Amino acid sequence: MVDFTLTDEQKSMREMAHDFAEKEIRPVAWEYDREGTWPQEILEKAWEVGLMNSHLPPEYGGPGLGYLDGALIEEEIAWGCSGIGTSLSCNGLATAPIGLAASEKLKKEYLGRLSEAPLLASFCLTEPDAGSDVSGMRTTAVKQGDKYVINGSKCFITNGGYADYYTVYAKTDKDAGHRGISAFVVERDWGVIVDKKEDKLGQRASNTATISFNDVEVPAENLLGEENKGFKLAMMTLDRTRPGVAAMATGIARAAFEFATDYSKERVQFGVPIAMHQGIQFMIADMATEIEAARLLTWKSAFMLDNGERNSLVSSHAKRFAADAAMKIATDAVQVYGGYGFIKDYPVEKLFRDAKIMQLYEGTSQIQRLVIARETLLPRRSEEPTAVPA
Ligand code: COS
Repeated sequence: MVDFTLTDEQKSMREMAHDFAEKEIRPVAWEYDREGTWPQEILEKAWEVGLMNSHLPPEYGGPGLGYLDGALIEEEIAWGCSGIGTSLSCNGLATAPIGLAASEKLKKEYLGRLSEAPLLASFCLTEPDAGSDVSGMRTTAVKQGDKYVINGSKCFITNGGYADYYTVYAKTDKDAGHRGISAFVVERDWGVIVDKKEDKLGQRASNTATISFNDVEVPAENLLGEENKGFKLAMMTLDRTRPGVAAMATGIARAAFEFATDYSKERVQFGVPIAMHQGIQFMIADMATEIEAARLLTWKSAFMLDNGERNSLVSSHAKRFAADAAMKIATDAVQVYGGYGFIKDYPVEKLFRDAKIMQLYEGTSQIQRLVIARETLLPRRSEEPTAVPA
C-alpha cells in the first residue's frame, strides 16, 4: 500500500522546522547573503532545538530520525535560506561514511562529539583536478607504522573553515584508480590548513573553503572501513545525502513559487493583476506541478533508505529533477517579477543565485543523468545499503 500521510510526529517536526525558518532564518537571510555572514548564532540555536544532526543514532546521543524526517526538515530550512540550510545539514554528509564504516570506537568519539556541542564536520572529496571524476584525486595517504601521512589539497569544502573534523578521501594506492582510495577521519587540530574562503555567486552565508594537508599524521585506527574501499563508501554516502539536497532544492523552489504567486496577485499591468494573464498562470501552474513532483521523488528516495533499500537510481532521479526544477522555477520567478526580479531589493534575485548550486554540488545534473543511464541500461546488483563496501 502507498501512503503519503505523515505521522503526527513528522507533522509537528515539519511545523517546528518551518517556524524556525520563518522566525530565525528568513528575517536575516538576505542580509547574510549580501554580507556573506557566517550564521554561527543560527547554527547554535538550531542545534539547541534539535534541527541539526537529526540523523545521529540515539546510542551516540542523537535523535535517530530517518531520512524522510531529515528531508522534511531540510525542505523547510532551505525555504528560509538554502545557504544557511547547507551549513546546518552538512554534518549529515560528513558523518555518513562514519556511520557506514567506522569502528565502534570512532563512532562513539566523532558522532558523539556532534551531539555534545554545536560542532561541525566537513566532507573532503573534491579536488581541483577531481570533481565529477572522483578517482582522479591526487591527495595521498601513506602508511607509516601505526599512522597515515596525508598530503594534498581539497576544494569546495562546505563548512571547511569551521569544521572540528573532516572525513577525508585520499589515495592509498596511486595506481589503482577508484580501487586505491581510502577514507579517514582527520581532526582539524592535527594540522589541517584552511587556505581560502570562496566568494560565491549564491548560498553566500555558507562557508566553502579550500583546505590542505601538509604531512598531516592520522592514527591508522582513523581509517574508515577497509583500505582502498573509500570510493564505494563515497558513492554510498552520496546515495544517502542526495535526497537531502533534493529536499533543499524543493525548499528553494517553493520559496520562489510563493514569492512569484504573491507578486502576480499584486502587480497590475494592462488594468488587471498579472495573475489574470494566461502567460503568467501557465508559469505558476508549471511551478506548482514541478514542486509536487520534486517532493514526491525526494520522499521516495528517502523512504527507500529508511526501508533498507538501495536507492542510487531514485536518489539521482530526485537530485537531478529537484535541482533542475529549482533552477527553472527560480528563473521563472524572476520572469514573473519582470525587471524588478533582476534587482537585489526583491527576493527572487537571491533565490535565482542560490538555486544554481543545486545543479552542481553533490554531483552535477549531468552526473545524476550518468548514474540514471547506467542504472537503467546496466543495473548494478542490489546490495544492502548499510553494508560496509566490499
Ligand atoms: N554504491 C556502491 N557502489 C557503487 C556505487 C554506489 N552508489 N556507484 C558505483 N559503485 C561502485 C561500482 O559498482 C564499481 O565497483 P567495482 O569497483 O566493484 O567495479 C565502482 O564503484 C566504480 O564505479 P563506476 O565505474 O561507476 O565509477 P566511475 O569512476 O565511472 O564514477 C560516477 C561514477 C561518475 C557516478 C562517480 O564518480 C560520481 O558520483 N561522481 C560525482 C562525484 C560527486 O558527486 N562529487 C560532488 C562532491 S561531494 S559534495
